[in-house]
Amino acid sequence: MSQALTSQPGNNTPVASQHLLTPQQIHFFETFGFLKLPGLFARDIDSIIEGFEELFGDKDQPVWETKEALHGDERRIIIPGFIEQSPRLAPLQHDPRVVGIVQSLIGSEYKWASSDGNLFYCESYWHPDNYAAPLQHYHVKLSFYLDDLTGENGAIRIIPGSHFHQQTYARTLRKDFVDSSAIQGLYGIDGRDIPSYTVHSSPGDLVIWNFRTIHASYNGGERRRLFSLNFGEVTAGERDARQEPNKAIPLRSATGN
Ligand SMILES: O=C(O)CCC(=O)C(=O)O
Repeated sequence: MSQALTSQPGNNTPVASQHLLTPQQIHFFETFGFLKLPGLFARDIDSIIEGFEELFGDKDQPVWETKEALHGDERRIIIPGFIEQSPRLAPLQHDPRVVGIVQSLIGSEYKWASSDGNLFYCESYWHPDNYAAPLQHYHVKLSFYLDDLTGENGAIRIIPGSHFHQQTYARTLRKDFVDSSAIQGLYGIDGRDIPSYTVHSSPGDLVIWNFRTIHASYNGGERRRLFSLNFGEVTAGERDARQEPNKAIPLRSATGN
């Protein structure tokens, strides 16, 4: 994604507890920087895919077509403000499953930071999502990949723990990945062999990640479909201020926000 984020207050009405993440899911996310919820939107996936194809199939729909170094100078098509433009997809912003996740991870006070739709005819090299928001502004992304994806055809890869953005490890990776063609010279391996976790996904799964988490995708060149919903903390830096340096992340429940 490469759009400027707009933001507006989120839905602060508490959701039913069944929609909140479990302490274990929160702990997984906060420790590793991502989480997959298999099948969370399986029952809605036909309508979700129709909504996606309606927007990308609309000849009057403005799109951005890019060929950036981050994607090997290959084609990527983006529609910013994506779900906002689709009567079929817009209700996702306030869907209790979405609100439950966001309230679990960010707390009852959060901001909607827009959405983006993407068609990838390319790979994506290693990067955090710091183009649209500075890293100290905590954001989470809820991603709907609409194809069956494995490491062989473009599933998203994550470097667990790289979301601890102020630490030496994350700083080193961000510096070393600025130019993907330097990776071989620095590590003696291709970017695709950097140690990581590949998040296999099927349509209907939800993949959630921290904007700070370093991610990439390899081997995916043919019309991979993705749209994401983005949410952030209201005041940039609040979350970092709460994190005690050199202390382990505690197991916590969603209601403890
Ligand atoms: O799936 C991909 O190739 C990359 C997606 C990505 O980098 C993003 O949406 O921030």
